[in-house]
Amino acid sequence: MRRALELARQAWGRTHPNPMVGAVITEGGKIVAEGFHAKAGEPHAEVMALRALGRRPAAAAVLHVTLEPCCTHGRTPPCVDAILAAGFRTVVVGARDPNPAHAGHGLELLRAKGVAVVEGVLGEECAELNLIFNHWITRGAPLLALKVASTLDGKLTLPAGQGRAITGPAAQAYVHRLRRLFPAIAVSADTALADNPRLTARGDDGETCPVRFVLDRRFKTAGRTGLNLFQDAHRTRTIVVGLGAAAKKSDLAWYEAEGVRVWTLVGDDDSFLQVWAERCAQEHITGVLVEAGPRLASSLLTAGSVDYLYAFVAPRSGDPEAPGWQDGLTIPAGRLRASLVGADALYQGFLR
Ligand code: AOF
Ligand code: ZN
Repeated sequence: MRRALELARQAWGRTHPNPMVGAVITEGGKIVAEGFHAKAGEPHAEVMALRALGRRPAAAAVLHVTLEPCCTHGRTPPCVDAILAAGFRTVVVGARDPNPAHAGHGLELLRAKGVAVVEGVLGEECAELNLIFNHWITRGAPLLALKVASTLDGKLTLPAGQGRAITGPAAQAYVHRLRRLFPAIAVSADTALADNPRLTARGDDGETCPVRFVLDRRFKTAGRTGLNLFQDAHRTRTIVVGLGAAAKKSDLAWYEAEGVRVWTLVGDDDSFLQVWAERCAQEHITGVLVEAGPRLASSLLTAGSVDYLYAFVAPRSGDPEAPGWQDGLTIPAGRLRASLVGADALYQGFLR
């Protein structure tokens, strides 16, 4: 199962709206074939492993898969059928598939045919791998994750002269992994203007670009030619989100000429974030990582819109004049998990 998880992660961030899934076939305790789900519309992990095997599995072969095998026709046929046709007598499963169409039915069908099903092996890890999919498939709404890189005194900027990077290289690399995981990233217009971020995922495996939202109610970024989000090679993946009532024709024409997309929302200042999330759902964007400054973080938290929090905390103090980001933050005991990422702490988990 550990190997199957590694295989699943080879498609890190590339399977939306589907989950990442890995599968391993063993015979006599030895791995004889491997597979993973590469992309929505392509075969599932189990089918990829069977194809890699290229023959009928031995009578005592065992299939290990990180997610409950599917039992419905989606873009591809049910894996349960392929598993039964291949003659497996034992299947080891990581997590149940929360997709209401599956949710244990796949396991029941296998058991009804006399297959021994072992479930929950590395179950938590297998479930957590697909936190975006799990949320999307059960709620039909994007997982809204807030990421902050904070000082210990709750500031998102350092004192003058200390540079801009609050967290160390390991935490920064982790954020790039998150940018690769999430189908979309969001920043406020203020952050876009102040930091001129690229918001691409950069790592050893090159550069990828998620959908990049600029939350800009009144389109104050219009005409700002110097912004990376508007001029780099990925600019067609930038979406400026504002209020229809505040949209001037000349501004919309400017974005269009730059090749940048615009969403003009029907709403007001109070409903803006909610209407944006609804539009994301309509567009099948399954998760958004919000890289927030203090104001956006506080307004999302106060509105109760944050599903998941990634709070990196550096062991240093920040700009005493800077506002805090935690207004509206409510964390029941036991919700968040702490880990060390380099010299920084990471608190993460569901807020609601
Ligand atoms: C699996 N193995 O590798 C994946 C599964 O449209 P389809 O046919 O790709 O089906 C998508 C659904 O199948 C998805 O919502 C999830 O429940 C499951 N994904 N299941 O057994 C896989 N990718
Ligand atoms: Zn399947």
